[in-house]
Parts: sequence; structure tokens; C-alpha cells
Amino acid sequence: MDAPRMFTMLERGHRTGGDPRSHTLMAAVGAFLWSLVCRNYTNATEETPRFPPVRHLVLEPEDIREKAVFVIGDIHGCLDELLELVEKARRTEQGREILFLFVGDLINKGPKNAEVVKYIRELKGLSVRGNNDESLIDELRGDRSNLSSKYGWVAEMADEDIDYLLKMPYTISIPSINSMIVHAGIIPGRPLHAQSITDMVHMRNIIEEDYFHGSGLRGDRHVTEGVAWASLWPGPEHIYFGHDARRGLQFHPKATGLDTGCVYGKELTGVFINYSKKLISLKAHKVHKDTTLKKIKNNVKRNKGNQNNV
Ligand SMILES: [Mn+2]
Repeated sequence: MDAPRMFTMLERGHRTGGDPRSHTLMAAVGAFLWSLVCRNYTNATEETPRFPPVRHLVLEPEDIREKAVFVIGDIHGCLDELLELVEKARRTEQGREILFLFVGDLINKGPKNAEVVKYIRELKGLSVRGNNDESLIDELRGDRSNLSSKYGWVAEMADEDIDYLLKMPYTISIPSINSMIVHAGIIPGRPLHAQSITDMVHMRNIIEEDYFHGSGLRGDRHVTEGVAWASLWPGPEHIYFGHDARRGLQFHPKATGLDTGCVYGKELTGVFINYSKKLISLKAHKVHKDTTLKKIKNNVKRNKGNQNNV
């Protein structure tokens, strides 16, 4: 997965014998084609892509091998708590290699956004795209020399870290351990390719509408109407998600919510989804973002009739 699978396939072909010259030629052609695919993403300032190159990433058994898989909730720039959680996870698994997965919202609201992305990339962690990651990507697609003031920290980001964000998929599936990761939610009974991006990055509730006059199951970002989407998820795969700090840790038969509001001074949580299956929560080091302030802001926005805030 780190290296393009195309190269791996060519390598395998080479080992099985045949004319080595034809393999060299194929490798050259492959490298050229891959460079065309990558060009837009490495030179992102020119044209920043709206969508990741792979929207629904599937991890194969060889991507996991003997690794313990640890899924971590919303980070929002809380680097210090993340470092502590990674350390605790390593102590828990005692020497077994760990693949760190993230439910998205790596950035915004918290103190060390650029550092979190760099750290996760270096950790070879994989994250899905959250609404806050998506907001930054939207911003990057505009005039980068004129980013809004809340994105001042983006100037510290290396190109490779921005590139990492741009490539984060909407879902990560691991069929070998019957698991899937998404930031917000998935509408049951609808194939992945038909899921809306808004639902995958914003949904908290599902509202059941009249199937004849409405749209059936409809995702909603608010929690005032309908029920928690995860309470309706029937499986078969178990979904790990974030985005719902208000509900906090959620345990449903086939879904686990991991946003325990670290940035709001609550907790940061991660869970091993194979081997020990242990869940680890630790206290936030401080209140990084005051929720009282957020509530006031939301009320002001609501009074203005704007329902687009998250
Ligand atoms: Mn979110």
C-alpha cells in the first residue's frame, strides 16, 4: 500500500521468470503512468483535488499481517494526548507491531494541528477524512496565499503533510477482521459507492422518512430528530467512527463511537480491534476548546437562520 501496488505486481512477475528485458520495459512504463497519476497530488498548489484518489480504501491481509490494529478517536490537534495514547497502546501490546488507524478530524480547534498530521504520517498511520479535514481541503482549493485566519498554522505544514491529508479516504475497510472505519456514519442498506460524502463526514442521526413520499433513511448532522445512526447499523462489518463528542463513547452491537471530546477537555480514546480488543482512554491534559463558547456561537448562528454549522 505504501508503494504502488503496480510496482509490487511487476516485482512478483519478475520473480516468476520470463524475459527480464520485457519486465524492465514494463516497470518503466508503469513508473511513467504512476507519475502521471501522482502529478496532481505532489504539485497540489496548482490544482488541489477535491476528492482523494481512493475514496474507499480496502486493507488486505498482507497490509495487516500480524499487526495489532488500534483505532483512535478524533484528535483535533491534541498532539500531547496522542503521544501518550500511542505510548500506552505500545505498552499494552508489548512488542507486537501496531497499525494505527484514525477516525478523522485530525485537525482544527486544538493546539498542534500541523504537528499532529506530521506525526501521524511518520507513524505510518492511516486516517479517514473528517469534516474538519474536509474544511481545510476546501480552503486549500482556493487562494492559498489568502487562507482564513483560523488556518494560519497551515503555513508550517510541509508539502508531504498536505499531500497526506489530500489522500485520506472516506472509509477504510478491513474485511479480514470484519471492520470498517468512517468519520461520521454510513446509511444502512446502501452500497459504499452510493453513500453521500455529507453523510460520511457529517451525519450523527438517521431520520426515517416515508419511503413513498420521502427518501427513506436520511442522514442528519444534528441530534434533535431521529436516532443515533449507529444504533440502526446492522453489520455485518463492525464500524468504528468519531464525530459525535456529545454522545461520547458509544457501544452498539455493530458500531463503536470513539469521539470522547479530547479537545473539549474530556478524554482521548483508542481501541484494539483485533488481538487483545482492549480499549484505552486517557484524560485530556486541559480544555483546549471551550464548549460554552461553541454553544454561544452556535446559538448566534442558529438565530441568523444558518443551519450549516457543525
Ligand atoms: Mn467531526
